[in-house]
Amino acid sequence: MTTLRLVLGDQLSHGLATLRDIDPGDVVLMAEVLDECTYVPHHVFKITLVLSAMRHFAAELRERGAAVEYVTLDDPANTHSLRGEVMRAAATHEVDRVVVTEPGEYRLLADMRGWHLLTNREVDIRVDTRFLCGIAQFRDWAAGRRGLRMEFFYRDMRRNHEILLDDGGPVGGQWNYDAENRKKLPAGVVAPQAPQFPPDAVTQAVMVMVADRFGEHIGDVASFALPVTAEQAQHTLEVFLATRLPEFGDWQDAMQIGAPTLFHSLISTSLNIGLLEPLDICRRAEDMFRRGLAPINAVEGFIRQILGWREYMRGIYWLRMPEYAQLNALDAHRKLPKFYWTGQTRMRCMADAIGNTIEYAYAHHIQRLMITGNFALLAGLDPAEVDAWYLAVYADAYEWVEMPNVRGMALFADGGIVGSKPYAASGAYISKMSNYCGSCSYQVKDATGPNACPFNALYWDFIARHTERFKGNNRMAMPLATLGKMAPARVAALRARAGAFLTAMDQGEPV
Ligand code: FAD
Ligand code: DLZ
Ligand code: SF4
Repeated sequence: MTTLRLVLGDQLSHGLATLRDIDPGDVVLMAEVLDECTYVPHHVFKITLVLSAMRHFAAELRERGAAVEYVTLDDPANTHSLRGEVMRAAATHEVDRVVVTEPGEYRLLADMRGWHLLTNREVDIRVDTRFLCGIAQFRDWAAGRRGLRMEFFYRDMRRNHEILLDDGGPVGGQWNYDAENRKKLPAGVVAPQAPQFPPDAVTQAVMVMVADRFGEHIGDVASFALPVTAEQAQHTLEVFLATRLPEFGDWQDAMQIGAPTLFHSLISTSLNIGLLEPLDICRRAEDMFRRGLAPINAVEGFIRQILGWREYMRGIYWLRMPEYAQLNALDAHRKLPKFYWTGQTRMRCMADAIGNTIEYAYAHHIQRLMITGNFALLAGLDPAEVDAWYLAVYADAYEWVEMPNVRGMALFADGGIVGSKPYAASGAYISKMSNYCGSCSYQVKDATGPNACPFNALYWDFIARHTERFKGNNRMAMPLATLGKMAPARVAALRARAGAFLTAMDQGEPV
């Protein structure tokens, strides 16, 4: 009995459920297909990362004795869909059954559920055990709760996995040190250099192919230097733990021109394709705290992102799909402006966040949330367009994590499933957390007039637009009360400035 075992481009873990009970006669299928490279116009770094990491992983599997059928993008027989490649390999190798692990995107799971009919063989879709909370487990956790909140999920995860606990309670007596993660970076604090990985021959071959086939996609593949093997990913983690984790907590929400990565870990690209394991990362970070090498606000803040937010977002995605992809609670329909693809805008903060995105296929969390996400929220950009942008431009983007972050956390398009209030902020917040405003052609202290910071008028226009909707939300009481106290002429001037800005933006004028 021959089993065909399909390993996807974001399933590059030797402990993958697909590979659990492998027999010497089984065939492991890995396929580079156009469908996966083009369903959104992925940044060239993302395609290079996935294809190079796939090729390296296939070589490791072969070294371990597995029979790997590896289909390259330029194979003339390639059908260019995962379904087509499974059907082709199933016929060629006379397989009796197909084994896969549940994928990270709903569209692919829906497709896989029909593969048994197409191949006329049993298709065993296994639970992805690389996550710390299974889809069914999250469903059980969520069942019967009136409102879902990450904080309570996170505490349960800490207890379940015995992370940062003393005598069953949180280390230091507090579950969450979020309040100590919000400092502005003072002048003179410089983040240590992040590791870079010069491409080897395998990666170089992929880079040539990607430049040739996907030249019109965003980014320049020539500067690709992301980790593509488990060994390189581990090195990235080690460098982070030793040099940046101790200060991660203090500067987690800071933004600075010329410092695209600050004290962030840069592990998401590796973690999301299976080159690192989440529990191992959490334990390593905890060990840094236990040995007195990193403070609690840094270690707890970092672990919260992985054990808390990452697992929670995945849980929400699978709990709510496919409806989640249609949610547009704030009725937002504006088209995504072109400058999201070029970075060409007078808004210094947007130009920096988008510029980093184009150059590195990376922007750190607070840039994604409080700059590009916040702008999209305030300007009322269509969630479907914003979603497609985030999925395309980041090297770590897969729908299970991207969509709840975009529709839920950034856009409030889910009406409050992920967050209890929108993360809406004016220029004052950006000015407090960054050094952007000093070199911006807009004036952050002004809210009206042609040179006033657009975030200010857009913020008040957003609150005014949604006053009725937010009335019942206690957490929005303050901005609503402030708006209520404003003179009608002031409100009208702010809304006129917002309207003029949006009209100019929609018409493609430089803004
Ligand atoms: P660090 O800041 O060092 O954090 C450590 C790890 O924690 C990350 O690697 C990641 O695995 C996890 N993490 C942190 N925040 C989150 C979060 N909100 N949700 C899930 N995991 C989190 N992350 C992705 O992996 N893929 C995405 O497509 C993605 N899209 C996002 C879109 C928006 C609008 C927002 C606000 C956030 C998004 N995030 C996404 C979460 C976060 O921004 C990235 O995980 C992080 O910037 C990756 O960089 P890092 O590894 O240096 O992270
Ligand atoms: C992202 C990606 C890309 C660019 N290419 C491939 C590919 O050629 N073959 C493959 O198996 N996987 C690829 N992937 C990852 C898939 O898109 C990913 O597995 C699904 O989106 C589910 O998360
Ligand atoms: Fe951004 Fe406004 Fe500051 Fe310019 S002034 S950088 S637009 S927040």
